Amino acid sequence: MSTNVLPNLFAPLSIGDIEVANRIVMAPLTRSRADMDGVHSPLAVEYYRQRASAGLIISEATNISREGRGYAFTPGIYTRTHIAAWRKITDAVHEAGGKIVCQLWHVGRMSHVSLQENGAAPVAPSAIQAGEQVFLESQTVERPSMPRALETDEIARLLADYRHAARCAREAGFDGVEIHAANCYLLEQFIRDSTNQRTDQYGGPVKNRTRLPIEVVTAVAEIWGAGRVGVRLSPITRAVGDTPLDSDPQATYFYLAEQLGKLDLAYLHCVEGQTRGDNGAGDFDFMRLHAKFGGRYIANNSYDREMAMEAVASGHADMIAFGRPFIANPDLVQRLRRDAPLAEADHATFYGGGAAGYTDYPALA
Ligand code: 8OZ
Repeated sequence: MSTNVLPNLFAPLSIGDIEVANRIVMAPLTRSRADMDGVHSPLAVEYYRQRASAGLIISEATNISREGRGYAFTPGIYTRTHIAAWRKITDAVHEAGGKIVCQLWHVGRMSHVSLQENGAAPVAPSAIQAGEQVFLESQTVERPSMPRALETDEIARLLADYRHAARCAREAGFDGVEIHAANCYLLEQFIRDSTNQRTDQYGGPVKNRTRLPIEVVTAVAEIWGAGRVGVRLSPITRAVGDTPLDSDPQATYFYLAEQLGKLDLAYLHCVEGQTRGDNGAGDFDFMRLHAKFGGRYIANNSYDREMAMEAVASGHADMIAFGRPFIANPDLVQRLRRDAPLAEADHATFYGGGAAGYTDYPALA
C-alpha cells in the first residue's frame, strides 16, 4: 500500500477551527508542579515549550474552580493570576509553532475537605464516596472525602463556573478547550449509573445522565465556537476512585457520542482502555463510537509508533494522543518520524517537585 494516499501520522490536518501540523497529540498529563493556589511557575513555560512540536498539546487537567480541585499543586484557570501564568505558556508554545488547548476539569467526588473552601464536602451527582487516594497540600494522601449530592438548583452555578473558566482560557491565549468528561471525575460521575443515583432530570435514563456534560459542552461552545471545543471520554476506565463502569457502557457512550456529534465540535478524544494500566480496547467498539460521533477522533492509551501509524492510516483515528512518552521525550514527534529509540520516564518524578523529571529530559542530538 502506498502511504501517499493514506492519512499519515506526520501530515497536517484541520480539527474544527484548529490547524495542526501533524496528527500527534500530547495527552493531558497531571504533573502537580503549580503552587498552592494553582499558579504555574516559569518551569511550566519551559516544559510546554519543549514539547511544542506536537500537532496539538492538551494541557494538564486544569481546575475550573476551587470546588473542582481534588489534588494539591494542580493548576487552575479561574483567577487573574492563573490567566497571567498560562498566558506565558501559550505564548511560548505559539512562538515555537505549536497549538495548545486547555483541559477544563472538575473532580467532583475525587476531592478532600482539606482542599475545599472552609473544609466543605466535595460535590457529586450522588453522596457515594470514592475509593483510592488524592494528594493533599500536606504532601500526604487520603481517601477522598464523603461528597454531598448537588442540588438541582446548583447546576446553573456549576455551568457558570465552566463558562467563567472557558472565558479565562480564552484570555490566556489558548487555541481552544477540552472538556474533561473522562477518568471518573464530575462529568463522568454523572454519566455512569454506578455513581449517579439522582431522581431529578440529571439522573435515571441515559438522556438524563448525559444532560450535564452536554449542557457544559454547549455552554462552553457558545463562548469559544464549537470548532474550538473538544471532549474527552473514557467509557471503560475504572482506575480513578475505584469507580465501577456504567452498567451498559456501549449504549450509554454511543448515545452521548451521537448527541455530541450534533454540536460540530473540534474533536472527540477517548481513553481506549485502562488509565494507568493495560490497553483493554478490545472490550468496547471504539470504531463505532467514532462513527456515532462522526467528527474528528483522537485515540489514546498505550499506543506505540506502529499502532499509531496503523490507526491513522486505517481511519480508526484522526490523531493519536501520547501521554507517558511525552514526559521523557520532549521531541517525541521527531523521534517517531525517524523511528529513533524512546527514553523511559521515571515514575518517581511524575508528580510534584521541580525541574528533575520535568524539564531536564533531553531532545535527541
Ligand atoms: C493522574 C493523577 C492525578 C490526576 C486524570 C487528571 O486521570 C487526571 C489525573 C491523573 O484525568
